[in-house]
Amino acid sequence: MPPSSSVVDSAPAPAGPSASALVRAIRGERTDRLPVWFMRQAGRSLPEYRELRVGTHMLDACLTPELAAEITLQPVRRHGVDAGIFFSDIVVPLRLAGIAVEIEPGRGPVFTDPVRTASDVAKIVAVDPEQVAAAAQPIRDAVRIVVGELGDLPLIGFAGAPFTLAAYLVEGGPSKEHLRARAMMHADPESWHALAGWLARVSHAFLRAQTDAGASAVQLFDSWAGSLSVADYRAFVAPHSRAALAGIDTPRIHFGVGTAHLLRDMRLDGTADAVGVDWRTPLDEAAAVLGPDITVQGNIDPALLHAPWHVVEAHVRDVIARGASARAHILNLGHGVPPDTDPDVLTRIVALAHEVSA
Ligand code: 1CP
Repeated sequence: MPPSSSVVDSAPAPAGPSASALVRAIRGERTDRLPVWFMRQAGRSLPEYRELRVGTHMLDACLTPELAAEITLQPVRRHGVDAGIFFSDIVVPLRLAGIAVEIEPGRGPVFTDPVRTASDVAKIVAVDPEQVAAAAQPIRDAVRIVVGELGDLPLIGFAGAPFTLAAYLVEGGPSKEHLRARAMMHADPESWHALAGWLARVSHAFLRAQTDAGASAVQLFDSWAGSLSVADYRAFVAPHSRAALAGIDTPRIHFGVGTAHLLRDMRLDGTADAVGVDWRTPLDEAAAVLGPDITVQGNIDPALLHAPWHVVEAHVRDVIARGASARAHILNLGHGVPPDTDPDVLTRIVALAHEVSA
């Protein structure tokens, strides 16, 4: 042993998910491997998923630990991505809070009792968000199984942002413009803030269950935030999204669709470490707006997954080149994998990203 060389110098590089390319990139390090994963990488694009899901309702699958764990691992094995994203849904914590919700195949989350009036809001916010933590044992069990299997690869936990959850809850199901939720902000701001504050605590408890059980990073999905004006985003939404993420002690990604006008605000004053960008804004432009203190994630156009490979390849190379102007980049799609995607295209994108960055 060399006489006085420090033990730290000669110690092997730290392993485990916290030293993974994904976690380091979210924290702002440029790694020699460009990390890549796909939103909605688990699910209907995979034949092995469709086979496993036969006869099981979506939310029952989410709450059966062995099944949720296996579905989470399927795309990791198949594609060689740099992270798993926990198989669940943004409405799972609402189900855990005792709210009647189902996921209708081909449609999405549907609530038996939409939350539209001041008294509807008063009723729902009377439910203690701690109830979610108490009921989240199947989530913690599933995460533990996944983390055990992933070894050095990180698992990303996730939750829905308060606005995107409210867009479903107030409407009662999927909608295009989320008019009822946006109307509530102005018509009854007190009820809106009570509801959004409660949703923030519910999503926070869901994130906490996942990180307590070993998830190495989290992503907050505000998929429908793009429908908001900047003024409404600042006044009615950002403080609640910040509250959902505050105090989560893993690196944090914040994602929305159609949010070019909101990117700076989506940093949530430093609460987010990375911002997900959809396919409409080139990453070099996004990075210029976001500034040097944040990592960008994205932004392959999901529509191009159906194009011939040479078109996909040129697009992915362009995305990677533009991402180089940010402090760090995580390669992903600009939104989720469309259900009819040929999974082999995703596998080829992963190989290309790793080859380009090697
Ligand atoms: O039967 C089925 O297979 C149902 C389809 C499905 C799946 C596979 C739904 C219904 N949810 C999910 C899983 C899911 N949902 C994941 C899994 C992990 C992964 O990414 O691999 C995640 C992260 C979500 C999160 C989610 N659910 C979001 C945010 C992400 C996004 O795509 O913007 C949203 C908006 C939902 C609501 C939802 N759940 C399901 C559907 C079809 C929808 C969208 C409905 C709509 O268009 O409004």
